[in-house]
Amino acid sequence: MAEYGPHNRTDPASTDVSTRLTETFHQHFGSPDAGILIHAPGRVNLIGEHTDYNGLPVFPMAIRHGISVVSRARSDSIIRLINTDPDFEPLEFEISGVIPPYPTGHWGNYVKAAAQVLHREHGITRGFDGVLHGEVPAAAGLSSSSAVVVASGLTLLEHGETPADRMQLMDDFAGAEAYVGTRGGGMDQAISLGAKPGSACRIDFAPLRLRHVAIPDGWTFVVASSLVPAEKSGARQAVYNQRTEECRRALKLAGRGLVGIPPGTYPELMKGRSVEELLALAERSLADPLVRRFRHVVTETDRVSQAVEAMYQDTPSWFGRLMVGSHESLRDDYEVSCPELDELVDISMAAGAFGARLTGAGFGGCIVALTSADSAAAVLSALADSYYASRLDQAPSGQELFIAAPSGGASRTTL
Ligand code: NG1
Repeated sequence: MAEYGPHNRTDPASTDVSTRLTETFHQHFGSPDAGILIHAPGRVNLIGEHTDYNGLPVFPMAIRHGISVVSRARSDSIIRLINTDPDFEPLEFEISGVIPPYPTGHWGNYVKAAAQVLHREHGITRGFDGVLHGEVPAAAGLSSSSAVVVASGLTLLEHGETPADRMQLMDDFAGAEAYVGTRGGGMDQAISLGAKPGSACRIDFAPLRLRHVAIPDGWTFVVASSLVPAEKSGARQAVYNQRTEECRRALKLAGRGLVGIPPGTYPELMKGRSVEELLALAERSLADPLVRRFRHVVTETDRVSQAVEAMYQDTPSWFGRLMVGSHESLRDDYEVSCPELDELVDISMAAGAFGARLTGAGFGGCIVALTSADSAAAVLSALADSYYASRLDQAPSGQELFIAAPSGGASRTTL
């Protein structure tokens, strides 16, 4: 059986989760003999936002919060999956190459996405009975949906006894999400499968490459939810897809402003050209808003390279300045922030963070702030007092405000 990396979840919560999942499984399906537990982590993207679907690099890290699935193989092609959150109804469907989707926004579509792609690409036909538990706050921009795809996909591969190359799976699962209608990139699936404990990871695309960078001692990443849901479907999906389309148009029009054969991809366009040259090209060939979308993509890519260097050199003040630059660019040029995210960034900065920015697609969800080990407490309490006190009846829970522990990639445990 394939192993999916070190099982990094040694905190007390993981034992609770495993016990809870096993009990729920027992209630619904009988004893989970020879069952397995697959855990796929969510992620916080440190910098490199709205670059992955343009084939440009990102710099995320996996977090302890994730999706766990306990399961037992069936002898047929049926998947029956219970969600421990009663708001999400149980699933039952058959694996095939063309699986009819649930209505838009249904959580089961992420499981169907994994099943359909694995049937097509790896011949998977064997179903399972399982229970899924999500610790990633839903609709928070921390990639809960991709963690569902990865966790249910790895469960299918285990029961199908089909070993698969992890890099290939990153591509397969990224493609799978087209099933739910998002024209996204490959960051979330790659980090969920490929993360290393204690490290962030620079991910490049086409071809996919992962470079792990150890997070220096004392660098503390605080994640704070705006409490504004960043829903994956509906209006937010439409704006997300609109941005991907704007980037495509900007590339085409900017390419026409060059002598010779126009480049077909952003990496081709940017190769050997400085940020200044690219911005001058944009000024000549693009009108608003495409000129601003293009400027975000180009400057954000440069910030990713600098941020990797800043982490190697253990210079958090430099990394923090890049985060603030990223947030401003996402707010003003890419127009994916909202007042609540801006407020969280301002509070974090005033309380002494090196930098802060929205993380994930935006339109709600979370921010990430970089602090020193010493100033983390001040930033956490400033956020609790200035943001959450007036919005929540009680102190924020570990779902809304937490220090992100850089975690390992998806793992498997025999129960
Ligand atoms: P979230 O925040 O999880 O919706 C989305 C995309 C990423 C990336 C970011 C923006 C998916 C599954 N996720 O993430 O690939 O484009 O937005 O940087 O499409």
